[in-house]
Amino acid sequence: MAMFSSLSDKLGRAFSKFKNKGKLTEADIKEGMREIKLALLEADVNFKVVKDFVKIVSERAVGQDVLESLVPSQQIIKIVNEELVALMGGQEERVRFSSRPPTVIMMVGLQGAGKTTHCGKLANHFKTKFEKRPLLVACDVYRPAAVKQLQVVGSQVGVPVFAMEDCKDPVEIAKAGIAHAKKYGHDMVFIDTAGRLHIDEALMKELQDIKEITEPSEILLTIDAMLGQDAVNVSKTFNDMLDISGVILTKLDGDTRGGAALSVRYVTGKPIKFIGMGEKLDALEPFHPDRMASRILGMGDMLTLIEKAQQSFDEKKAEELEKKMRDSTFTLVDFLDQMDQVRNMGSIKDILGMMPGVNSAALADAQIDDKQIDRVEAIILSMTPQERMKPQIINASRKKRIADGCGMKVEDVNRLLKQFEQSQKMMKQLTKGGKRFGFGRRKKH
Ligand SMILES: Nc1nc2c(ncn2[C@@H]2O[C@H](COP(=O)(O)OP(=O)(O)OP(=O)(O)O)[C@@H](O)[C@H]2O)c(=O)[nH]1
Ligand SMILES: [Mg+2]
Repeated sequence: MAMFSSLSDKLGRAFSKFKNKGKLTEADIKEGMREIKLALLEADVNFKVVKDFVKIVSERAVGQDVLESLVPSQQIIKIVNEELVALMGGQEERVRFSSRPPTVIMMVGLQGAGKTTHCGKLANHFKTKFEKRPLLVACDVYRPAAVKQLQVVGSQVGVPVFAMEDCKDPVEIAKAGIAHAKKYGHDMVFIDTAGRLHIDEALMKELQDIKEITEPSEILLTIDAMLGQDAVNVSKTFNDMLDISGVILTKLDGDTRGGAALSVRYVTGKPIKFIGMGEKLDALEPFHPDRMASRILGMGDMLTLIEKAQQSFDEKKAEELEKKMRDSTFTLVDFLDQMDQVRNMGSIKDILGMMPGVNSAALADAQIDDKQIDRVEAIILSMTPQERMKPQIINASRKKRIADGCGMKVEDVNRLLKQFEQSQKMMKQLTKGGKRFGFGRRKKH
């Protein structure tokens, strides 16, 4: 099941309200925004977040210059997408490394949130991708078998665990763990702390003491995404008491509604840094607000689509095209060729249909469709070879002839020429400064 599928469907339905409208009136926007608001509230997004979000999107939608290339529903999707990205912090936030190793990362959170598991996932992540030498430190002295669990996790990812089985003082263990790391050349230390069913004073005091003695570079709060509205209260309290540096949102592989992902940043001002996508120790992803937004919008992961499109481009053609671009001889004939390649990608809708969370409303709205390609093709085919090679000679009377020849309007011809000019410009930019035009040139491994 796709992540946040219920929210995606409801947003999709809200967007479809904007369809087939020439220009958006304030009343249209109000009605559509009411649906977006309900969709977010039902997904357990904090009501203050929803209120602010809807206000910003409405203001932008009303004040928006009508972009010729987008129909109203696409304009709203664009704004909602941008604001979702902003709501989740805009950019990917990475872990800070200490200038004086070891970098200490303290894991905190309620019972069962995923601290111990994510100690293992993070250690594995930094060991394999950043060539770090992590150490796990077992500071949960309360739950029976907590130390054993961390040792199992550590052995699964090949990372050593520091434990003091006879010591009942987590602060002592943390201190000794860091000394051990320094002595044995570990440049990262993950401190696994105890959880509680509810936030209580004793837990917070203990965590504050550990923080004081270890001076962590990061205090990462693990939050179970299933918590819904409660995630907001939990993260607020932990942040108030400990001044956390980031959040790991866990169990996003389950049937969660999305509220936590959209509320945490707003409520705490602290970024989500990672997401947990399963029980296995490689089920960890750095958090990308833009990718998450496109998942939430149910348009699948656009990056995947682009990648697929790139792969299906014929490599040889792309190289010829690249040469033409460099020599500035890209013509409408090449443009026509390119259209053909896009078609060769297979039915674009089939590709979209395979992607998670794509709903039929959004699909019907998809901008590239085979019919549109047919129209572009018809116009170019209605030109003389000379016109195709040198579009600048196409004057008003030629435009009329071309339009009549393919049963379309002069506006359609104009739109195509404009589109062509834009892609020419874009390609020039792509090839400028020695940068090579990259479509289809991805190396096969
Ligand atoms: N599906 C799924 N399960 C997860 C994820 N992260 C952790 N779990 C599971 O959640 C349960 C609790 O994880 P722990 O890592 O033990 O949680 P904890 O915060 O250390 O719990 P305490 O030490 O009791 O406070 C385990 O069964 C994990 O396998 C995740 O991203 N997805
Ligand atoms: Mg634990």
